[in-house]
Amino acid sequence: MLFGRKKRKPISIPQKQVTEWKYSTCNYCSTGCSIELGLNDKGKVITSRGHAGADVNRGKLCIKGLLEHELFNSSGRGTQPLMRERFHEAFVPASWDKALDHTADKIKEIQNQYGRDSFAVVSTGQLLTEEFYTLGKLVRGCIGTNNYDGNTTLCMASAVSGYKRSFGSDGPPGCYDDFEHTDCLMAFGSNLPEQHPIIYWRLKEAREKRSFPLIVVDPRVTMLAQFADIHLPITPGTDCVLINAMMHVIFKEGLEDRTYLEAHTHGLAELEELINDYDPITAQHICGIDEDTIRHVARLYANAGAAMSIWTMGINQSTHGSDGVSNINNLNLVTGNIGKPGGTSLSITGQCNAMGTREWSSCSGLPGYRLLENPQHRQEVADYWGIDQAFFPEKRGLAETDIFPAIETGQIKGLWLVATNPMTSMPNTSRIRKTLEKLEFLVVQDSYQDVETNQYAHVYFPASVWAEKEGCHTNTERRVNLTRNALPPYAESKSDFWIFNQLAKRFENGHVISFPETAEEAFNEMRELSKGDGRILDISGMTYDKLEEAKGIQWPFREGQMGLKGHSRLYTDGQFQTPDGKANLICVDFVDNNERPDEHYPFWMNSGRVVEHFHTRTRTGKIGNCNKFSPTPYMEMNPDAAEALGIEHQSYIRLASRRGDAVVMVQLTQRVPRDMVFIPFHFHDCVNRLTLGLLDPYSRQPAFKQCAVRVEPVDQLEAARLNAERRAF
Ligand SMILES: Nc1nc2c(c(=O)[nH]1)N[C@H]1C(S)=C(S)[C@@H](COP(=O)(O)OP(=O)(O)OC[C@H]3O[C@@H](n4cnc5c(=O)[nH]c(N)nc54)[C@H](O)[C@@H]3O)O[C@H]1N2
Ligand SMILES: Nc1nc2c(c(=O)[nH]1)N[C@H]1C(S)=C(S)[C@@H](COP(=O)(O)OP(=O)(O)OC[C@H]3O[C@@H](n4cnc5c(=O)[nH]c(N)nc54)[C@H](O)[C@@H]3O)O[C@H]1N2
Ligand code: SF4
Ligand SMILES: [Mo]
Repeated sequence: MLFGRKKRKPISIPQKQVTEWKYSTCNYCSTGCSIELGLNDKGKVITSRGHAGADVNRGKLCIKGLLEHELFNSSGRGTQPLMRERFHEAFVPASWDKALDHTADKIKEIQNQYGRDSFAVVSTGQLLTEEFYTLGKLVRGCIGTNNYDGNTTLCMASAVSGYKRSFGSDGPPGCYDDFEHTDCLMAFGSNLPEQHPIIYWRLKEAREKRSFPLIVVDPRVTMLAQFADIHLPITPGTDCVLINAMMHVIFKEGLEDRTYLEAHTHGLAELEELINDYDPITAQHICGIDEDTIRHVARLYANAGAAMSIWTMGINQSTHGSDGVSNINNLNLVTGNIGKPGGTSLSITGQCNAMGTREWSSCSGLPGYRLLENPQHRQEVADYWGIDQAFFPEKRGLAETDIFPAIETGQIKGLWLVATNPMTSMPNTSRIRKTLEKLEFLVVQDSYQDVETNQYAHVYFPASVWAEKEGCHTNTERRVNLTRNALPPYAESKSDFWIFNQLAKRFENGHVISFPETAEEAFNEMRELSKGDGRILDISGMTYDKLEEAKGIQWPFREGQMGLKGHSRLYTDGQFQTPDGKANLICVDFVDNNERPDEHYPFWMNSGRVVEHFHTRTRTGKIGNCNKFSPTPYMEMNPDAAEALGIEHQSYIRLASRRGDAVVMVQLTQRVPRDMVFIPFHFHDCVNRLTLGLLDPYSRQPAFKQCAVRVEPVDQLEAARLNAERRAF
């Protein structure tokens, strides 16, 4: 007899009345899962499912992807353009024509008065690639400001910079299939099960078929660390020292791949000399990993038939971000692990289309990985767009993290924010608030009207979300995948593509450069621009239909190439994108420049993410089943540290840094060491009130994960009230 269920009816899930499935790619993380959106007979999207035939996710989706269709009608969506003279006045609804005319006029007025670069544009990694390409045309070709960047400076800039320094070009050389071939995997500052659940699933599948060591380098015992064979709880910001010490052991014991190094790299003698100083005995006192473990891991990595490294924000978001990436590349060059199955240096990308913006948005250069600094590249693009090449600057302008200080000093007077929310995502948000208040003109283009940054805007453009539009994403493994337009824009919102096109018409060059009417035509322009001898970023063989049929194709995929499979790996022939084809070994010396805990601020403050939320919660904060599991700003704290301070589990505390303070709930856990607290960064007026965000000298990326804080008591009732207000978001 079934206990307690005698009279119950069996559970049945009602069949959803889907009449059509539309093909799409997930618009949250960079894994690049293929999603099918189910529409009913009224054209309403009522469900989503993973596409079983897609190589990336093979039918699987994580919680965010499964609920992504709920976005279309979620609260807070922007319904119509809004305008006002001053930011503390009430917004007034406006027609699209009026809002666009006014914006174009203000941009021109500011540029005429203060110079072309006094108007800045900051975009994102979350638009479709055709939109990025069009925005690049508009900003580089029509508006003509050089202070144009994206939130990728908070995210992938160090990976880009590190790849360029090592290999002469951006572009992750590996793929998910490498998990199937590797004999040793080292993960630096990357928590796959929460942040890239489906990449993690691919890794887990591979390890279930064939055992190989997984080494996780992270100061926290993350979910990935819990599944690791070896966890290295590194002292924050010191990964470079660990890698140097590993290379020290490798060279001392003759485990390096000298044949590969001599044939394919520059700078071997200099590197050997530098790492001579990084013996594990000295290194252990800096990086916190004991000398025997360093030796053990170095031997394991170098002796593996094929070894690979992956990393994410634990490396990129550091004052040594670019160096950290180059040093991981060094380790893989030294052991001959680039471009071979299971042997690679694979940066795990963040946002769904952070790759697309790197490739095509012209933020830090020109389309197709072209450089502003290269006269031939400027000429090629100017010719293709039909403008004078003198219109382009000869080197890139300010990065996002330098744009805000330039507003502070009055160098920049106007700003256009496209799909990014710096009031919550930038370090030291009190400073950001003051800079936004100082602007003569701020335009916010976002799908959500209640995005915090909009409090300071003069014009608000309501944008459509993801499958209300059509176009491509590129994922972590260079796979270009398609989103079909599943439904019309919400209310009077418009696609970012349409908004860019309309604004272009209001600038002189907008009548010279052609701006295609459809995303597919823009894609065809990108294909043309990607053709060329030796260009690795070649998508000329792709079409929308082929992308849908293949469920995504990896670049390079050249015109005339047969079949539907692109290239899984780059640099398989040991030829890099440098003038003589050799990779650069980069000498990385450790500089101890972080704000460290001291007697006044005794804890490291680390920050990151949880699985249910995406970034500043403008989207997942509105989705019941995402928000429900993680509704409260909380802080992981070690129970021993809490006991010493008399702090209880689930009580509220006030955290203070030299920049500001924040109230959070305490979650006691051994995940963090005694001298560290960890806070998910998703909540407004929370972790980024405290962060310092020292910048990496090459990538200008902030060290979000390293600063010092102290813990103070707070009135519990007052804190609970504050929390309840936040939850009502
Ligand atoms: N659910 C969810 N998934 C996401 C996102 C999201 O918001 N929510 N965002 C996407 C984006 S844009 C990004 S960039 C990725 C980020 O993906 P991840 O980088 O995997 O996520 P984080 O939690 O930011 O940071 C990862 C780890 O870095 C560790 N870390 C801190 N300091 C150091 C250090 O000095 N050295 C090392 N080795 N590790 C350190 C932290 O303890 C943390 O566990 O996630 C993507 N996926
Ligand atoms: N302390 C701390 N801070 C961090 C990090 C950390 O680890 N710790 N991580 C950093 C990283 S890696 C990142 S990537 C950044 C992310 O920081 P942000 O980019 O500022 O955060 P998002 O919430 O993703 O902002 C994207 C905005 O785009 C809007 N949007 C979504 N789709 C569309 C669309 O199709 N069109 C338009 N126009 N708008 C759209 C969303 O509503 C949202 O407001 O945060 C950074 N900040
Ligand atoms: S793993 Fe990333 S791409 Fe896949 S469903 Fe989840 S959020 Fe979307
Ligand atoms: Mo990111």
